[in-house]
Amino acid sequence: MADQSALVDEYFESALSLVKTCGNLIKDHITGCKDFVLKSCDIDLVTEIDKKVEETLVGGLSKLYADHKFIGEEAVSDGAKCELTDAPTWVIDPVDGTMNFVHGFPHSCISLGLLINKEAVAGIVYNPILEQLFTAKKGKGAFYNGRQIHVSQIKELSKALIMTEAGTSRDPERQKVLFENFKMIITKAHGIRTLGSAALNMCMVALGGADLNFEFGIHAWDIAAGDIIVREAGGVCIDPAGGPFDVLSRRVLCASTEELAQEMAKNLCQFYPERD
Ligand code: LIP
Repeated sequence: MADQSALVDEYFESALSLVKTCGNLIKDHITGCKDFVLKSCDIDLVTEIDKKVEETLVGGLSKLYADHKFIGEEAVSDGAKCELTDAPTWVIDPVDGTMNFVHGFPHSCISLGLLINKEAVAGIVYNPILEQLFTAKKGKGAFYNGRQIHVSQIKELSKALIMTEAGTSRDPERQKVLFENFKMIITKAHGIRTLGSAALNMCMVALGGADLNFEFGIHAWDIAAGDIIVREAGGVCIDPAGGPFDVLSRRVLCASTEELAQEMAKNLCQFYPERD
């Protein structure tokens, strides 16, 4: 275990340096009009910056660690397989919150999770526009700009601030579930917040600023880093129906406490997207 911890420290530092470099790319292009291409529908966008950031991260890490594997949003979008093995695997969203980036709404981030033997061992979520850096390593706590952070102690839905997203899908079935859940939250919880980035939503839970985040339809690259950051901040990450979290299921629920997570799971109208 000590060997793995030292290795993870090295991998983390290499990744953090590359993330900071790529952060400048996002920061330098946040204002002004941006060209984009449509992916799965008219609200699922990708820009040249998304691609450039992913190429830089994958190129830099594979040069350092030839045996490491990658699951990158844009590579998968271009046809690469989304395959998680026991090898050290970097799960990358180069610009999480691409719609925000296109509009110049300053809540976009680079999300980078590292899994070894299919277990998250490190996570980095970096919003370079607002200089927000969330990090975690297995067993070593979660940090916001170098300060250790902890989830809230909220155990009841009636006292919780809930984060979720409308998502980038026009699927009528999924929208029906969305409206049902919005209605339930507005009726039962303290309030609802949406930042436009799953990774940043999860980090708000880790920070203790929100108490729960859930979403259906996201992908592994949106949530791999947020999962370990929330858990290292003392929170929980489960399947939205109450079972164990599965990074490839395209479903996530993270919360400050198990009690709140399970109460929400009982109240949610469920949606089951096709897996990654
Ligand atoms: C986004 C997620 C967000 C989700 C959007 C989109 P992207 O990631 O962070 O939570 O609601 O549909 O998937 O596409 O900006 O990397």
